[in-house]
Amino acid sequence: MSRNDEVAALLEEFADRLEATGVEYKPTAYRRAAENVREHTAPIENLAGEGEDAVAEIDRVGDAIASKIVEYFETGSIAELEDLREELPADIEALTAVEGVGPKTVGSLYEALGVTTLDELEKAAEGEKIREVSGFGATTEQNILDNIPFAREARERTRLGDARPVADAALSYLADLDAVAEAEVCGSIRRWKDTIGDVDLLVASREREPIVEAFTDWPEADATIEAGTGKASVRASGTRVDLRIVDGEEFGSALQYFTGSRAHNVAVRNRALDRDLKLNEYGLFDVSGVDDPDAGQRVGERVAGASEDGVYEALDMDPVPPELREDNGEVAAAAAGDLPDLVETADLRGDLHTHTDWSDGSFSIAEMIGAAAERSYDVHAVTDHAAGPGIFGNTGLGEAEIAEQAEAVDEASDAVDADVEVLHGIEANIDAEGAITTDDDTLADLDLVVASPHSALGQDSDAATERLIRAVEHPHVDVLGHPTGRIINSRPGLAPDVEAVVEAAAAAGTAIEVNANPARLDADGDAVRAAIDAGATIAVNTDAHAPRELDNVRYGAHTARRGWAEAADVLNARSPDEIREFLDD
Ligand code: DGT
Ligand code: CA
Ligand code: CA
Ligand code: ZN
Repeated sequence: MSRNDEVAALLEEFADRLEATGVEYKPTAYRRAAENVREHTAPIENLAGEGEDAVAEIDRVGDAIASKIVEYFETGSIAELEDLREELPADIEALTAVEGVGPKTVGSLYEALGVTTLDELEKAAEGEKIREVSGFGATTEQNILDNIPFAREARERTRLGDARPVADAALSYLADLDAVAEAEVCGSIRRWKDTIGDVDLLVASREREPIVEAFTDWPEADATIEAGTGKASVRASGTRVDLRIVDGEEFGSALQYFTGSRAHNVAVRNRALDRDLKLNEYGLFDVSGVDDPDAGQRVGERVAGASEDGVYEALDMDPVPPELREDNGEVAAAAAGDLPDLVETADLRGDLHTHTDWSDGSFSIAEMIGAAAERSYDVHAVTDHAAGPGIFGNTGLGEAEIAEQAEAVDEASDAVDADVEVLHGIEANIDAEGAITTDDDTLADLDLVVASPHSALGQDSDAATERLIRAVEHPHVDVLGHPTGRIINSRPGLAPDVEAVVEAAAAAGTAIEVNANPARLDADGDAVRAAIDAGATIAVNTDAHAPRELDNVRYGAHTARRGWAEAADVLNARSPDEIREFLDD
């Protein structure tokens, strides 16, 4: 964790604690400051070393906050924050992770019941104590109780988008070491699961000690958890990173083993057993002539192990892409030569869901088109928020503004003068009943309509199913955006009958979005697979609010791969003409 992140987290805690004690306005100022400290490119510790004025140069950081940041670097703590912690000794970060529990709730429940931890919150809810507190009722109490398990799990698992950059950085650091022959990420990171327990890395080398030493000295590691002879673990950016070191001839079998999933490994190992072969992390061994195959790890004749593909091939299977290794039929498909030819990030020819400063984006239409051109995209859709339920204040565009924007998009598209086909669309809102809250005539004039749920995300499953079916059947809707509205580790979102929704989408010719924002990854791999099985089309979109967010596309592509998607299933892997044809139908 950079020190900017560390200070931002402190300021956010400050904001929460101020809010919990009933202070108004100030919390918002602290949160804005936190956001800007986190995004600031210069290291905060350098600015703090130069003094308050240098810190106050950061956007939205006023003198008062700047002086607290300097105090933190000079003394190791902030006196006022320490006072607040004493006044309200609750684990505010853990408690506010429960959906429906904000800082004010934490303050009230501490005052009335002395609740300071998740366990205490759960006990109070189970004991029906919360409903007795003024301002709370039985429904709120039940909601809190229902949401505690989700919050607990969220605190244990890291979002893919937070863990993957850590894994990439560790991998490139290790791969550059002289002693390292081969290096690869494994575990759930390599399978691109949407949340990660820990990061796993594998290295092939004969020299173990210098690698363990270099790994624990990795500048981005905040602490060493353990350092053994063939393995080591560190903590970086709040995530555990495990490293294992093996010999080159065992690298492939170790990679296969440590990539998992456990269920996939069991299925593959059983296939080996059927062939008188023994598979473990040390290799694939022929044990047909061996009396006791369980006598040791390396019993029998080694038939594979140096390369992972070699392990699968020796088992008469095609190599299985890591994203498919969840024991969902991939072993049988690999044995039959029936694995899908999965879509790749490089197959995607443009983004069909992006925002500009016309709604809540931070960049102009021209800047976003320029960013698409820089990526050599062939197509780019501008889809700002339409006004409607769940869209903050006047962030969203009304019908008149949408018409106005059409001209601005044309102008920007001409001005950028790049070989990008620019589509003018909108991200319309699906209300709780499934109606689209922008006029039909306006929708009809647009190249593309992405329709997304932004409100009533806690509604029951039947209502959610009906709502989304009605939306995908709307004649002007082309893409169902982030179908559940979930925010990973923060809110579960809608829980519709996925099969029913994707069948309706397939029949209506509406594409299902895989929103590539790593906080969303919505639809997820399972829903993508259901959509493809139903014959629906997928769209992999970043929902970018800034040029750099177009880079998130890889998270969407790998999520689509987890759903067994081929390029032919993906709308934006097609040419601009083919995309237009899909949109016109
Ligand atoms: P995570 O970290 O919870 O997101 O999930 P994974 O899949 O990365 O699991 P992890 O880190 O516990 O172990 C990495 C891989 O190593 C796992 O996918 C399969 C393999 N593995 C580890 N321990 C065992 C084991 O006891 N049995 C089997 N069959 N495989 C194991
Ligand atoms: Ca792991
Ligand atoms: Ca691990
Ligand atoms: Zn949206």
